[in-house]
Amino acid sequence: MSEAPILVTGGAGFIGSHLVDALLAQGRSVRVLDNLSMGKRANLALDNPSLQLVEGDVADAALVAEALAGCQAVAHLAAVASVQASVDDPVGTHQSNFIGTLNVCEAMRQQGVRRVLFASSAAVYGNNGEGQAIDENTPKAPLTPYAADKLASEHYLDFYRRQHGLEPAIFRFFNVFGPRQDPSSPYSGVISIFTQRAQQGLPISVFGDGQQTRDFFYIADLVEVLLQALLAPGVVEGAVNVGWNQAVSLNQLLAEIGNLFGGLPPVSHQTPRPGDIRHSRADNQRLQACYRLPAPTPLRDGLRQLLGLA
Ligand code: NAD
Ligand code: UD2
Repeated sequence: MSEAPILVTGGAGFIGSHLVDALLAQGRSVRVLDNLSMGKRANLALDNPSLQLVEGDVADAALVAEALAGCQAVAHLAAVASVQASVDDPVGTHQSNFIGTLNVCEAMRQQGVRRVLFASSAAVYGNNGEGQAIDENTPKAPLTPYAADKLASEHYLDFYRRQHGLEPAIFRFFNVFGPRQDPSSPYSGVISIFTQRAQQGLPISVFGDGQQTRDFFYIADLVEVLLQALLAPGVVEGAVNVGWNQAVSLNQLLAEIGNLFGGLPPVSHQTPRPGDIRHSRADNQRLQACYRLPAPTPLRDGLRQLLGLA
């Protein structure tokens, strides 16, 4: 009797498709629910009989219930990951970024599925903790509908834990990068944009002086953590930051990219993005205490993998 599948919402996307690959490599069966609004079929090994793609919207409660039927656990990654899109269309993105989570919780309650991995974001901290390592007790200050939907989702998952026995594993990702991160939007992850433009010899725009810092986390390292959270016997209560507690400035990032290409296309400095956070770095003591972490993939190695130079 084959093992019950694991449902990965958003599984055709950047992070989701790498998690799907890892689950398949472990011999697991996987069901993906994705509306392909950003995700791509090409990100999935659809010729693998252990993988099933259900194309549809997590805002559709009946479809979520159908996709969940017979599954043993859920990795809930589906969301409109663009902060700007939530500012432009708070009602539309709310359907994906909050109602989707509520539909997953409700379907799990009705079907007795307990383990759910949830992708929250450093965005829930807003500007709080700016300049120091941000820990999970840092006061929350969601500045955008994207951040508010992530924080609300966390609270609903905790309600379903207390009231209905769900086992949520909640992660606040800082800045994840790697192959398949889509650079197509001006609001895509900065590493996906900078590397694509360097590869194509196109000018690079830095919003600000380039001294702003981020805590970059390579996708392969993240997947090792997500697999533990999804499959381990116990679940860690409360949210866990995902970062290396390492601040890398955009100027340092550009220097690394320049080293790989033997130079850079023209770099211009534009006005800073409104609401941009200057320094973001994760206090990751809880992550270290609760999960077996790989040695961090150095930024240069991650860039080489991303660029197919490794
Ligand atoms: P992504 O856009 O590549 O993946 C999101 C996936 O969800 C896509 O495949 C998209 O098609 C799908 N999706 C969107 N709306 C949907 C809907 N209504 N119904 C079904 N599918 C839908 O982005 P990602 O970077 O892989 O993000 C995955 C998760 O991690 C998201 O929840 C995002 O908010 C979160 N996150 C990512 C980062 C990061 O640095 N990449 C940081 C913090 C949080
Ligand atoms: C946002 C979210 C984070 C995550 C991430 C996804 C917040 C607080 N954080 O992080 O949770 O969802 O998006 O990638 O909402 N930049 C440039 N030039 C460019 C592109 C970006 O200078 O062409 C700058 C940008 O102004 C910012 C930094 O690079 O200072 C990082 O931007 P990002 O969009 O990669 O991610 P970030 O940190 O805003």
